[in-house]
Amino acid sequence: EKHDGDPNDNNPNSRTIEILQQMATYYDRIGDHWRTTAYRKAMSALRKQKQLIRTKQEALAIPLIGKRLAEKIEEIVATDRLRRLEETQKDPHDQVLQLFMGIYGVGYPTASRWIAQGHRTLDDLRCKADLTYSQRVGVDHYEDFLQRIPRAEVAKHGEIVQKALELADPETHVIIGGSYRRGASDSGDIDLIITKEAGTLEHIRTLLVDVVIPRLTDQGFLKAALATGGRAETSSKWHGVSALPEPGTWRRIDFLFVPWSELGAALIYFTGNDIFNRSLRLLASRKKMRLNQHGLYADVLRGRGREKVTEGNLIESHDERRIFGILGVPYRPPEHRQC
Ligand code: DCP
Ligand code: MG
Ligand code: MN
Repeated sequence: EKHDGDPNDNNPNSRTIEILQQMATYYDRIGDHWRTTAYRKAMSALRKQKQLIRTKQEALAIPLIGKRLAEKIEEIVATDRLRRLEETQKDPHDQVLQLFMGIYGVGYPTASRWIAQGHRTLDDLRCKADLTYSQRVGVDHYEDFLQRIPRAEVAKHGEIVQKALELADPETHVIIGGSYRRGASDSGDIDLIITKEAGTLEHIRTLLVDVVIPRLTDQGFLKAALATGGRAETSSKWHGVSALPEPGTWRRIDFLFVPWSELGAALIYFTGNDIFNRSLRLLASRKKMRLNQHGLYADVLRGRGREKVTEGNLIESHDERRIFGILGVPYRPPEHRQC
């Protein structure tokens, strides 16, 4: 999240957090959920400190920071580096893992299977691996998808979709979500919420899938369809690729089809960021509520592992601000939803 006005810039522990973040990313990549969570908790605890945490003892005094992490914090502050991180960066297995997991739709299981099969480069995959259509698009446009998308270009993609939608149905709306809505100067992809006053999911989906997406494909704006949702008829997402004639770079574009009644919950979900969403959902569950992309629900019974036992009753889904209000948190404008 370095691209949208890094909230750590003024924090005395920003350098420590930056390095811990890289370790967390590494552990997340190799599927070590336990360590990933431990690192994330330590980072958020450090973010709240007003002073530079210098020594193991100072670090240990902070709740949620254990012995091993405290030693790492001391090493980072003393040497401005972390040997454990440098080891992972030199590990050729991890480098290939990173390369392969950078392909659209490829997670740890697929990437490690390819490595076990002897593949080491994108060319290996291109020529020798058995790729799905989406994976092939991901490999062939690997460089394009790595490029950040300037804010003005994100807006242009949004306009093109909006114009095509208006022609098909003037009561529709397009809202650009994701990092763009948070005010980022560049984005990793283009996230579009598609909604319509009084429109149902089925109605909006059909409009897009049967009319607008084929048209935009014929016009040459949409280049490929990637994941288009699990059970196609009920899915609210469509992932694909779009490009402008200039610069012509292939961009990842995500549509989220949203019934008007669920707009507020969808806005929260699709604005993110993912860490902010996670903390809001955790807060809801602590208050015996449940928040997801469809709404905020009350009276949710949970078991000991916070797993839900009952669905609960919908209390709000259309109004973004009211969802914050009912959760008892002051409204946060999108620019302030980094974590
Ligand atoms: N999202 C989430 N949990 C995830 C993935 C996504 O809650 N695991 C939500 C929050 C994200 C939004 O969806 O902000 C859009 O997802 P993106 O992956 O497009 O992420 P961003 O738009 O935030 O960043 P980027 O600029 O990298 O696309
Ligand atoms: Mg995005
Ligand atoms: Mn996205």
